[in-house]
Amino acid sequence: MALERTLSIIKPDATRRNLTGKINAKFEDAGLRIIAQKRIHLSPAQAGKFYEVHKDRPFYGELVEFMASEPVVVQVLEGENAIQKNRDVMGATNPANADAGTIRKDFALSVGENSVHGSDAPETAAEEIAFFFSGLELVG
Ligand code: DAT
Ligand code: MG
Repeated sequence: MALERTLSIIKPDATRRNLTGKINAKFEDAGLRIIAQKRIHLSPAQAGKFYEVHKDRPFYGELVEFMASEPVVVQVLEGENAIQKNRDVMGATNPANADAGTIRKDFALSVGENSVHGSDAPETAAEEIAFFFSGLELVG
């Protein structure tokens, strides 16, 4: 096991419904420490750049529009095996397939409006953290 950092985003469907605290409680209960956090409103260009890896997928336009529709909370989570642990706490992409007690099972509205983003590998975590935060903002 290794101490890792991962990038998390609380998406517009969740900030709109005032779920930031309930979602953060699930992270903290799982042993993930929030070492950086800020509320921002992404422009369509910023959301498009962040999700560029999905640019050829049929849902890309809808995804970018959604992510830029209202504020999000971007955060860095730190802990043992933080990348996989966060994915476990998030649950499956489609809430219909998510396990009981996961964020997406409890809060997601649909496969698109699914409340949270989490990095999927060490390389993407490093890139995604650098997309939103400077080193000075990470207070571990
Ligand atoms: P995850 O967010 O679980 O890493 P992903 O990387 O495959 O999932 O997709 C990124 C986001 O794109 C996902 O959180 C919601 C949206 N998305 C994925 N599949 C979709 C689909 N079939 N229809 C609509 N939106 C989708
Ligand atoms: Mg993904």
